[in-house]
Amino acid sequence: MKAKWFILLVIMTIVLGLSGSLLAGSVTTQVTNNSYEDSFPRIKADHIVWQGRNDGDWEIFLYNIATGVTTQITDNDYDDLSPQTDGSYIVWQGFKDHEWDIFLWNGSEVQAISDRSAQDASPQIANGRIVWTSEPFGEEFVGPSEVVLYDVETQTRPVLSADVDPGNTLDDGGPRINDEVVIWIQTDDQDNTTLYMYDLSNGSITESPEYVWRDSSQRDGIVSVLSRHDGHDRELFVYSSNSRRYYQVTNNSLDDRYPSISANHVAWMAAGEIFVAEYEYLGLMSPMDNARLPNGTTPTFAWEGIGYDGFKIEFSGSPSFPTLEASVFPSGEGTWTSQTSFTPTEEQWKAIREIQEGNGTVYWRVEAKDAEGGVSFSEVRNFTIDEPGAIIRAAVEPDAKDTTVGTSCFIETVLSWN
Ligand SMILES: [Ca+2]
Ligand SMILES: [Ca+2]
Ligand SMILES: [Ca+2]
Ligand SMILES: [Ca+2]
Repeated sequence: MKAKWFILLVIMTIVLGLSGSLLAGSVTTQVTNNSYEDSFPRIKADHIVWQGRNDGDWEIFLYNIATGVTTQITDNDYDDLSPQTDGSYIVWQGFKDHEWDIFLWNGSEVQAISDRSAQDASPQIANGRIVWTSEPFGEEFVGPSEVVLYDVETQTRPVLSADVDPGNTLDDGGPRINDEVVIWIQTDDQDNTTLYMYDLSNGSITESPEYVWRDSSQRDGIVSVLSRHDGHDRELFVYSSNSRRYYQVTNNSLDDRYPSISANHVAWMAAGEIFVAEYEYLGLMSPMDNARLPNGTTPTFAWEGIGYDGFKIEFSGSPSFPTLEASVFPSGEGTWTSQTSFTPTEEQWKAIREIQEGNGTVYWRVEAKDAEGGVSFSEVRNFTIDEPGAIIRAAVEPDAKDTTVGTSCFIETVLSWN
């Protein structure tokens, strides 16, 4: 079976104008400040890695966000390029002895992890496992290329593509890895391509008709980071795929490029230096603003918060949330939940309905607390609860004895069939 396959990288196509609001809680740190070029940062957890052209050739650097310490990982006279990190290890390609090899920094020392007569390049790492493209050469041949996997823990180094190309007559390359799989592309001499997927849990290889690769250094879970021209220079935006909102991270006269994101940190390059911003993000998910909620079922309120460790949800009859009139869950000063959703109990939902009965509309927002104790509020949304009792009142005249018409007790009884 020969067919053209494409790896579908998830690329954000910006059709909208980028009118994201500036992130209120964003703090930027300049990581480097020197006379040479620093570029292509990658960030994962507390590690930012990049390449800097110090003393005439490229070297690998590490900045630890937690400690604020910068470490020069390599110091030699050949090029070290394309560093990647999984938050624990660093891998890159180095042109040692005029041959590209893959190098690993294991937290204390550097070691070469490719050992063949081959050009080894373009390493990718996830969770202590590294893949790269290896192009074997001898006195009379070069290539075709193969895909190699290295496991830091077991120190094994299988050639993954050997199973589907035992004589190595086809080009296998462009591997990517996440916690579950490795994928790569095999190309024959007619330029037909096949996409292979290696399952890291059981070692099986399957030909994959299509695979949407969502992992990239510009994306972490629901958030991704983009560099876009604002008419003067490039600025960075964080996009939430949940709320479909853009938040602007930079607003300066520098060309901000090559961003990478991990949790609530964005690292990037501008003017030959490396920067990192810590940002906070708080957005409401559901229900939508102006929602009409059915009375008979309790809804779930959901939000997203990055850079926060505690939340409260607040309901009020007024968008200004006067303290005495607001219902707050969890209640009690200093009580927060780490959950990012809230489904009221029957009793709590009754209290929220009573807000509507007094005001016609219920406003809600989320209060969030970060690790330093700083507090932020989300936008305010509102909803109304459908009151079938009103319809029933119109259709059925209550008899004179039933003076509880219109109370929540009556409505619940009527709605038991709903
Ligand atoms: Ca520099
Ligand atoms: Ca070097
Ligand atoms: Ca091959
Ligand atoms: Ca800029």
